[in-house]
Amino acid sequence: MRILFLTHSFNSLAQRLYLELTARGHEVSVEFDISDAVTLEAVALYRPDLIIAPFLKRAIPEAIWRKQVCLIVHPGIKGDRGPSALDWAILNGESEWGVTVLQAAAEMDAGDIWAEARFAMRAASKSSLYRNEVTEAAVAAVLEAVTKFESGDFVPEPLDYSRPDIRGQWHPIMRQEDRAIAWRQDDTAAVLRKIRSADGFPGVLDEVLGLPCYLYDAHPAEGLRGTPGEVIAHNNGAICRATTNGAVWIGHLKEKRDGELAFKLPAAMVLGDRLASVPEVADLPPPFDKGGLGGISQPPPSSATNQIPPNPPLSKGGIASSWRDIRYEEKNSIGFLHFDFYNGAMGTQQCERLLHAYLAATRRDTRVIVLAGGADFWSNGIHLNLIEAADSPADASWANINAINDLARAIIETDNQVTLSALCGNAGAGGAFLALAADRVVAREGVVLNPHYKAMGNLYGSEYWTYLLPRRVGAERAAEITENRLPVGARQADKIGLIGDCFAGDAAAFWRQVEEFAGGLATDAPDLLAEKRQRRGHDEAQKPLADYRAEELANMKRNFYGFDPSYHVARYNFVHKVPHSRTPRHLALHRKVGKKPVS
Ligand code: THG
Repeated sequence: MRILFLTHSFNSLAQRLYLELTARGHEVSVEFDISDAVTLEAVALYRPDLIIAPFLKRAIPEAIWRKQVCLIVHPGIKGDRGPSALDWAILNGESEWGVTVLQAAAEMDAGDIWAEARFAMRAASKSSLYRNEVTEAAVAAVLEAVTKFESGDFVPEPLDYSRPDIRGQWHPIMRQEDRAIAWRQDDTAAVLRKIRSADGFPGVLDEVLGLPCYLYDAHPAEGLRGTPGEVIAHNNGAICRATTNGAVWIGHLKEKRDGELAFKLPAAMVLGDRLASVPEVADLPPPFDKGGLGGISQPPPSSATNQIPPNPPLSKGGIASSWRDIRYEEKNSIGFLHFDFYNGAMGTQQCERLLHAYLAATRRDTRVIVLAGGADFWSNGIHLNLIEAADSPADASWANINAINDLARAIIETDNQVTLSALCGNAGAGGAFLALAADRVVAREGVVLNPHYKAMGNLYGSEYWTYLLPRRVGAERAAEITENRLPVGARQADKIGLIGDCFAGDAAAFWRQVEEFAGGLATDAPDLLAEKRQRRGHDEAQKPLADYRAEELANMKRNFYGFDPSYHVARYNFVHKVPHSRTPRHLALHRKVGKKPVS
């Protein structure tokens, strides 16, 4: 079929559905919701068999839905309606939720129901639920609806609230008052629920140390107590605020400004001097406290040797910051390095901290290092928000790309362990290439990769991609992948050799399979390491890694400092969420030259 996506943006769900449908032989063209006139034009140009709205905030014009079936992907159970579906489900503490595919009609979300898929709720942010449970349910429901549509004789079910299986209801758009935190009354669970219901957008409006701002990226903080609402500590950019029965870490803030100039940044950066009197809690010292488990997110002091302190001292006052972005654990001679950075963005310091943690891991007596990334993202490369906030974005870009390159080089040059990138979450841009620095790459089946930079203002890219990509997929396919700017699904990535394997199931099933796979690598480690040393030596003799880096960075220098400001403009638009003014040509098949509208 010819399927047209009408969508606010090509977000992760739209990308995943695009991949699932094209993999089943459908042709998918995309049009962003710019205006009714543009939407009408897109439909006239493409003449789709079916219209799907994976992520649409505005009404589809009547002139379209009267004439043909338009399927809306709604992140709620049957009968649920309104623009804040998932927000309400989280705030109300629903234990089970779902995704409904319904037909567009005059009344918003009140059209006939084509399919529904359910899932158990998890204590996680809205965007985490969206990227995992909602996405998997949406894929199932959309594929079911598409099959029903193709059958030609399916009659969708009208929304009838008298039916017992229709348990949802209309919910209005959620306002800030609906989720405002009452610090003197709310316990940790309530605070987390409120912040999570609004994370990544719009955030919970609050005041921190006198500064009005939106809160994001909340985690429980064990072992810390204080006067409810008070900022009692900070660590690696995150702040810790006491609740009535504990405390929470808040990683990111967005200042509330009247102009549209503010964007999300690490909390400590937004607060600046306001934090002067707030104590910084040290991480538990590096690395591997408590028999191989624990935090290793702090670079060792300059005097540090390769040795691991046998009996690490406790941090200040014995305070343990329970949540860490970088964690390391060992199981049966396999080291797992987790790096869970907000939105997968890795700033210069995060790259440096991760490099230190990685190097510490390489000094352990292990056979395999698993680069586990984070729960929702493996990595998305350099940190565009931090770069945007810098006095010199060009200098900050340069520092960041060099820091991530240092990390990539350390992974490529590791010769004492077999390295495995295990992607439970998506990876994009530099993050996708960083994954390829490991000897082996595996991904969860639902993972979407975006191994290209071009969409960010024609950025050339680095992370040794000119070495890493062609050696996996060949020069021709490498050019295709980087030029096309399209997402690549894990299955497809496996088929073309971009990755080595992909595993079905949810996160838990994925990690079981990763452990088994890594166990196999551990068994074969002596042979694999001999092969790796030989290959690396051969590659280095052919063309030194330093040359790949120098060539890439020469291009990047032009992107950062040169005459053409495209990268700076694209980054500004990305960071400030400037609405799209048109659909990129590579997605809008119907706007390729030569297409004429049919009336
Ligand atoms: N029919 C048609 N078009 C649609 C839907 C539909 N487009 C997408 C839409 N469903 C998705 N669901 C909703 C439901 C409610 C609202 C928006 C999308 C809504 N919006 C407020 C408004 O338009 O005034 C404003 C909300 C806001 O400010 O974000 O209530 O079923 N044809």
